[in-house]
Amino acid sequence: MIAFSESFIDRLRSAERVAVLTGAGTSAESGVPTFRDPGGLWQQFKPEELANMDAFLRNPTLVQGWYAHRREIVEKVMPNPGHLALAELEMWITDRGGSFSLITQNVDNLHQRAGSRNVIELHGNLTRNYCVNCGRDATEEDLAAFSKDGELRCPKCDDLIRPNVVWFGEMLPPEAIENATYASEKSDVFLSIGTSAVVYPAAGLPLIARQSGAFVAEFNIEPSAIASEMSEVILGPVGESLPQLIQTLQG
Ligand code: BV8
Repeated sequence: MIAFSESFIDRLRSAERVAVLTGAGTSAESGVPTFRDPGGLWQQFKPEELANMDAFLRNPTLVQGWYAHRREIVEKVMPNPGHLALAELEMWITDRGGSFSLITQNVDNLHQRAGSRNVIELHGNLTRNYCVNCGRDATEEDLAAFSKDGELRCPKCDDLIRPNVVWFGEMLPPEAIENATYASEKSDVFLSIGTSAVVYPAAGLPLIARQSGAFVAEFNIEPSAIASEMSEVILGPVGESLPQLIQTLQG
């Protein structure tokens, strides 16, 4: 059983506003590869080769194929106990009249499938796709028509279809980053979960919370790039540590 510090549990029990930032480590135990861990998505390809507009225009079939592969994975897997614990934590906080914001860098839709309600998608959602020219939303039929050696093109104007995710060098959705920054600034407790904290501006959010006086706890299997700034670091797989947090809270 993980021993959370008394001050953490006290702060969480008395918190009126809780914000959470999640990264790919939250979905690892569902079977969704992370980016930077051994065997992660970036091991075979470099981010600059895939997750940016230049790479997409240079080789649309490669990038569209990579996202088609990731869609197949996320459609097959289930939310894990860590996702479910975060949905429970949201209910625990809001049932007491508190506010709860789940800010995610993940694009796999698993928080929504786990029942989390107030989800702020910083980097988009790969289950949504659109035409780069006319903006038409791609349908399941359009996506199903994608063949590995062809290009996924808009049936209306024949331009390329892209995933609705934020690539490197692209601005984050203004409303999402605004809401996420506000929630971080106002939070009494901030949880940074399953993220290497190397991608900005997302990785800056736990630091904003800390500077605003929040108690910031990191949940990871190893210290992240910002671990030294945390009030508490809880090491262990989130599929175990988050359900234990709920158990301790309700204890
Ligand atoms: C932008 C696409 C501004 C979607 C991704 C300073 C300020 C602002 C920007 C920058 C800056 N410095 C550099 C930049 C540019 C860049 C950036 O941050 N680069 C980094 C690499 C240095 N940022 C940007 O380009 C952003 N845009 O700032 O625009 C702008 C634009 C134009 C003009 C002016 C200004 C856009 C960033 C979004 C990039 N898109 N992905 C997709 O295909 O998924 S990034 C990618 O990394 C994912 O989105 C992912 O969410 C994100 C972070 O990775 P993590 O989620 O943390 O995953 P990772 O694998 O790294 O780590 C997993 C962690 O889990 C590990 O710590 C591991 O230990 C842990 N773990 C594993 N298993 C478990 C576990 N923990 C617990 N339990 C387990 N079981």
